[in-house]
Amino acid sequence: MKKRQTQARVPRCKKCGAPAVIYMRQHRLALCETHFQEWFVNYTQRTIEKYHMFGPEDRVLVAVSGGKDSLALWDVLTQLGYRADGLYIGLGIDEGTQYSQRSLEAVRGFMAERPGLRLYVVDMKEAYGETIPELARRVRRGRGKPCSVCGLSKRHIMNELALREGFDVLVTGHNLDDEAAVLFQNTLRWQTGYLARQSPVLEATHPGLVRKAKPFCRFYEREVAAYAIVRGIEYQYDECPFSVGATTIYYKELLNQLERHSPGSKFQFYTQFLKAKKKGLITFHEPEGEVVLRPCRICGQPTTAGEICAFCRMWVRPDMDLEEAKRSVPSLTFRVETSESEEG
Ligand code: Q46
Ligand code: ZN
Ligand code: ZN
Repeated sequence: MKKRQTQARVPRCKKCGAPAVIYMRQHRLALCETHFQEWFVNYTQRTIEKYHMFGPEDRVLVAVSGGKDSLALWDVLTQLGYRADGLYIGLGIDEGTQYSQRSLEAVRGFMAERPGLRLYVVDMKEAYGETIPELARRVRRGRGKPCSVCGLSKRHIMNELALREGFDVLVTGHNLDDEAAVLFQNTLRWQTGYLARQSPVLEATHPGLVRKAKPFCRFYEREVAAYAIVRGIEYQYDECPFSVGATTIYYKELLNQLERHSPGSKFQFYTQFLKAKKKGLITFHEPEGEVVLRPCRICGQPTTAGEICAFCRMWVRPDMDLEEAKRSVPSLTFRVETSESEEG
């Protein structure tokens, strides 16, 4: 009697009846290893099409950190036949864990098994003379944590490199858990500007901005992790040491509690928000009318922060004239590595 009950509970793949490796309640779908991989790749393509992210002719730049999300994304886009190159930014975060070095090793390990991939590498120390923690200490931004300097630098570098190298779109591995946590945070504070902009695809609203997309935004984190594992991707398991105590982690925990109590709620929360916005049932605006973007007088990237963007300001002193300021801001340098060779 007992035995029969146990057997009945083993989920079976909906396609072939083999033992399932995953059950996705929000889709009422259990799949075996083979069919889960197939489904995951097809569902990514459906998300790309649903939100008009990019087409087969577009050049795609994948921001890779060495973590499961970005490497799984690069893997899927390559399988789907997209022209997708990687961009890795060496932040120089060590803190006794060699976090950055091990992240780059994970990216290189991934590439070694996939010939023909191309990776742009920007090393903060080489390009700008300082690692992220050093830069954050010097400019004293972010109350002891380098995250604000890090986020600002990554956004700036990704945008500049994508435009300079002629990419049509920059993609990131943000998943549903990331997006739901950000949505939750923004809703709690009614951050109308952020709510207006939160979207799976961000159009280039200015010639100095690259289009951005998040093809994994409808996957739970556990689904991406399961995909990375069944594909044998050896990713960097550790989080950045500075992520400890981040508010988004706290919101993720809250949403996980909610999810345990009411499965599928994260998916509903995020996708219904997008649907309601699309239908015009809810609308959000920037608090003070339209945001005015002007090109930074040093790097040319659009900024709302006045004459000089927040990134360039990290190298500029108030007593400098424009010419001196221009000379003080280091310019972006990078190297290219390909799967066939150790160093590019
Ligand atoms: S912002 Fe902060 Fe992250 Fe940069 S310093 Fe680490 S935790 S990597 S997404
Ligand atoms: Zn199956
Ligand atoms: Zn600038």
